[in-house]
Amino acid sequence: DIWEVDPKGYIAYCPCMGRFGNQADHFLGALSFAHALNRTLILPPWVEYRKGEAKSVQVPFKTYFKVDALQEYTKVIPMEDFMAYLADDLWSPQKRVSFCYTERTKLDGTSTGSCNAKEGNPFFSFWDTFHIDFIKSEFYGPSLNYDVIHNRMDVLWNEKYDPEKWPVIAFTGAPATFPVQAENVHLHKYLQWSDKIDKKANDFIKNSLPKGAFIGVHLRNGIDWIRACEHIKDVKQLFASPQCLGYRNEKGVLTMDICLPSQEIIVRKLKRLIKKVKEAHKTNQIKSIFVASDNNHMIDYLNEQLRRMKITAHKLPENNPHVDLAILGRANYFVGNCVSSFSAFVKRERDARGFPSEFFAYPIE
Ligand code: GFB
Repeated sequence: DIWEVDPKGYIAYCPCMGRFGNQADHFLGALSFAHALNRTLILPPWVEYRKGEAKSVQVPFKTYFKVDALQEYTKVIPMEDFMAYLADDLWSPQKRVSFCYTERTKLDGTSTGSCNAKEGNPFFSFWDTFHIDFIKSEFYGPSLNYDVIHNRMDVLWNEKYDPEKWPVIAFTGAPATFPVQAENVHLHKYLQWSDKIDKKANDFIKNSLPKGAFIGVHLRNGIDWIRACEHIKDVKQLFASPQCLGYRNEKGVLTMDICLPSQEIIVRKLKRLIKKVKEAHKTNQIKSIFVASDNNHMIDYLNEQLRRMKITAHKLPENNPHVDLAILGRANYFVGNCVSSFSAFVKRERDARGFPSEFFAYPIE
């Protein structure tokens, strides 16, 4: 690829918080931020955590998503390309400054008046993937923040950091909120699966599911999730819950059933949906359920419960979160977990395509 230099400058950041769903929420905010400042967004690799490994693994952005589709919205460049073709001239090692709102202490609590951008995992492994070290830190708070939607911060950023003097603004974390701001949800339409993920999802639907309509289901039920759901007694919202409850709880209150639905709630929801579709459509009846899960897919239980309706439950033979997501995005119907940002990814993709989505235990029945 041949990349021209953007005279308006670049934004880089480490997707250093959470796993895929969290990083995707942050990505949409970062995309909107770069767009508002009229800088090119350097597409960071996705940060992944492998069992038993002390350091994160960085997966190039385009392994999962098409870069061209993002260019329709705003200027972007994969981080691998930026570092290979542009960084030597534009962002030489003596120019590498890390940006953070305020000082970050070291892991042991010592204050060094720095962003400590490479302190801890995945901070160190992320920047080290590209052999990036920072010579100093720049604190942008409290006069600046990244809310370009409510505060017209873009104007202030461009006044303070002239792209000629500051060609790259490299953030210690994402210049974005979690969960994604309501105004940025629609940007999901520019996130399009790579051909490789597309093909895997389509092949599975064609070769491994019975012919006919299917419901995609996301069951978030691993031990980390069970622990996280304990917090609902102290908070009004958790993780992605604004996607069903509304950002100001205008559409409901958080319950344990929404966070961690029981087997009974799950089956009841699915049976109701199957019946609803049966009454509404004489053709294209639901023939199967596709289950994605981080832990327990409940395949045997679902098969037993749905046998009389002649509906079977299926899952991928291997653990592949991105193919799970792509299949859920294409299902005829979807039932997800309102609190999970993994489900939120699916909901946004389906909204962009005009496909319906529902959540377990919401609204309360
Ligand atoms: O995506 P994520 O941020 O969503 O993190 P939540 C959950 C991770 O668990 C995913 C795996 O990135 C996957 O690696 N996972 C979850 C799944 N559901 C599935 C699935 O259906 N199929 C497969 N193959 N993998 C939050 C975290 O998770 O959980 C928070 O992001 C926090 O930071 C909290 O740790 C407890 O929003 O569901």
